Amino acid sequence: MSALSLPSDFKWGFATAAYQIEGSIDKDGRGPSIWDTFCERPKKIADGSSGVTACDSYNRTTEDIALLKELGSQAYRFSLSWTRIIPKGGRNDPINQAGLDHYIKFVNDLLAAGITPFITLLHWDVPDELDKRYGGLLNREEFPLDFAHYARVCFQAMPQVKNWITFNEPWCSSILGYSVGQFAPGRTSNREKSDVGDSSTEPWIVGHNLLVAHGRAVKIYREEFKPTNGGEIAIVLNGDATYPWDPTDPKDVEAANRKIEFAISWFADPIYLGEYPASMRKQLGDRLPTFTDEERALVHGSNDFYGMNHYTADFVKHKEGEPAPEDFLGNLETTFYSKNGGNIGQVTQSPWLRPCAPGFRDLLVWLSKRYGYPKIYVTENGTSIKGENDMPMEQILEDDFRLQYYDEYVKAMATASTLDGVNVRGYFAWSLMDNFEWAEGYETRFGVTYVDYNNGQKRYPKKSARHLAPLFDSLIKKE
Ligand code: GBH
Repeated sequence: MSALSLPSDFKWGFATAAYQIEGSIDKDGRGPSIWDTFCERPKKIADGSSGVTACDSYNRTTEDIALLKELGSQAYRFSLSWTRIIPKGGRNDPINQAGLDHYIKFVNDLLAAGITPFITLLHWDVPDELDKRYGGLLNREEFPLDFAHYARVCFQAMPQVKNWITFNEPWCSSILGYSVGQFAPGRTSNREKSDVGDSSTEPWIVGHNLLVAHGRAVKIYREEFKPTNGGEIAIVLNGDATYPWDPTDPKDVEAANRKIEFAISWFADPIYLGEYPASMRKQLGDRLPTFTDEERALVHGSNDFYGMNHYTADFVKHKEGEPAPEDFLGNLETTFYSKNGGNIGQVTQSPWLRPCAPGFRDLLVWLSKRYGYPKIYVTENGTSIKGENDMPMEQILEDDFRLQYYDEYVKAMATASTLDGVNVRGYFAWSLMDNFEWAEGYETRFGVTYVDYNNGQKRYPKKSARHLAPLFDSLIKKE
């Protein structure tokens, strides 16, 4: 095997998100987000928990930075809580200087520790007031303008930050928030889960509005800040690798491709190619909004890099007949086993996640070919472990399963870089520490660091935490 390597300027680190780690939901004037209110609703979160305390990271920035340093993290991807900065969220609402100052100090402390900040502006915690005021993400005019204003406030306050991400995983905000109803604000056609929502139309509207809002923020950054600050901005997209259930059936081959189009190209095609994928238009008709000329101009060409969140792979089997109105996968089903008895990977604590490192390489190649070999930052990658939460702490700290996951995935990425011409330049492991895993609550752990929620959120690095620094050191080319 030829020697694997990563480019000499490659940066790696860990990732988190505000609502999952910060806690202190009322401190220093923070306003509520849709996740605060969603968690208060009965039966929405598996263990009935919320982000009220989480990892207490709002009060432990010094400790978290020390942890990052100890683990060798060169960069740190985290998100801002919009409602700490603008508690009501809107462009005519007051700015909360205390919230802004918290993040300015955090960024300066990171830089002083030699850690490059990568800031996500919105990782799902939309201001609750905007949801109530005009329907939040459903509003095609107001939401993009309010988001753009919030983005400008952040760009202005933190010119020392050179790496910006508009949205984390718009697929999740749209599909899980407005079709399945599993995430805030929990809208769906399923009346057992929600009194309101229309799964056949709302997710496609929300996805469109997120693209336009992203485009507006990017335009502001490029026109008002980039010329003086330098820096880059992009959106982060999630998506699994796919393999046909029956590789000899052209319909399964096509469906495997279509699954990626419905997950990733939904957003990446408008950004890189200027239009939604034909497969989506064909299935959704005018339920998928049409770009106005102004919107298209905002969205097309709006990524300075490709932000890639990636965890797993699926086998894909095509479906016959007309898709249901609430279908969001592309008229197909996903399976863990193939027709020939292939198994995608071992079980984890997350029903959707089975490790399959070769899929990482394959998806990196797929994306690179379709979008012209863009610069890629892997903004999330990681795994849970079956039963981890029920293990004694000594066993949790020996997380060989996670260590092996990272080892295989990072090497698959290095293979794509070395052999396939993929332009990958950064990597973030999800996550720096165990945290609030959304609808799964605290029962599912994704951290390389154990957080003891029963004893003052004390942090204990697991074995996997210490694997990444030497691994990357062996792969990144020396100048
Ligand atoms: C990331 O999303 C999130 O960005 C991060 O906040 C989170 O903690 C991390 O994953 C771990 O979950 O329920 O079958 O419909 C990962 C991508 C895409 C994974 C949607 C879960 C739901 C599949 N996510 N998927 S299903």
